[in-house]
Amino acid sequence: MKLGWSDVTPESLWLNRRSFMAGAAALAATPAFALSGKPSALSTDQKPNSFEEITNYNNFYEFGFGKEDPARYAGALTTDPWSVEIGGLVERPGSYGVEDLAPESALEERIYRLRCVEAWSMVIPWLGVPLASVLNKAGVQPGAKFVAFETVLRPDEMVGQRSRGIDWPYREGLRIDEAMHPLTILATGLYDKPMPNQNGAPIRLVVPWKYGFKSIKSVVKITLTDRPPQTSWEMLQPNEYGFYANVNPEVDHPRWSQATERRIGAGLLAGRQETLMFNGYGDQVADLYSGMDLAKNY
Ligand SMILES: Nc1nc2c(c(=O)[nH]1)N[C@H]1C(S)=C(S)[C@@H](COP(=O)(O)O)O[C@H]1N2
Ligand SMILES: [Mo]
Repeated sequence: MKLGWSDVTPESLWLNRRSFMAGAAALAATPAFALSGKPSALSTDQKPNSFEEITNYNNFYEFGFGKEDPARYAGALTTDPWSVEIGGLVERPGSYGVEDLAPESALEERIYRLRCVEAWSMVIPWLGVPLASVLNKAGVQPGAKFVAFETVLRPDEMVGQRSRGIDWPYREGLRIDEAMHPLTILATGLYDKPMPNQNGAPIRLVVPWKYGFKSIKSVVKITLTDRPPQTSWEMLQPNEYGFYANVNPEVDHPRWSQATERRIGAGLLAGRQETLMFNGYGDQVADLYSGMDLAKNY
């Protein structure tokens, strides 16, 4: 089927998306309708990376290990309809639609630094809602101490899930106070567009003071628990990737330094920049870890 631009109105996109799947890769790369988010005092005033950089240099191992694999293959993921199963220690367990969890009218713009554990970084203008608002919809029971997240398991659409290495689905977790922190969001878009597939459509976690791997993409399951959940990278390499994974220039990865980082798009002459404790969000989050040995709890 061939599409003209006039076919790609918001309504026709919405109504016919299922029948457009052949063209899904193209649509995912250039979402056709604009969203807007309320500006937030929690945004950085640093210059965001370009849409091209943000959508062509990704980690999303469900689509391969190369940085360009997600841009190439993530168009195959069907993201509509989509629902998120919220369960465990909540008052109202059940299946929630993305539109219920992150209604367009509630979207905020959050321009955050993203620091990958591999020592590169970007600045990304997300659109999303506080995770706390989502958890409050489900009603957090007093016994809940942790939140576990799972990415969709769909090997027919996610080429990387057909190979071993990671015990799919990708899993992540937060302590409840980290999950309820105002900086922690579930994002459904970036640059005023619906979330591109390669960035974790239709809904992904963003925790800006932690290494990027905590910010799990394409979430289908959120479970409140009373014990620490298993997380994919800890399961894989517990001596290299811990549960907390707070950005920390003083605690090196066993195989490289975490003291500096390379800002994507800065150019070869720009040089590396210093990595900041908690990725520069220490004023807001350091209290969460007072009294903890962050070299032990990495
Ligand atoms: N499901 C899933 N989520 C994931 C990953 C992944 O491989 N699978 N990679 C993580 C890593 S290592 C990083 S750095 C960020 C990258 O997010 P971005 O591609 O939107 O910049 O996503 C994180 N979330
Ligand atoms: Mo990462």
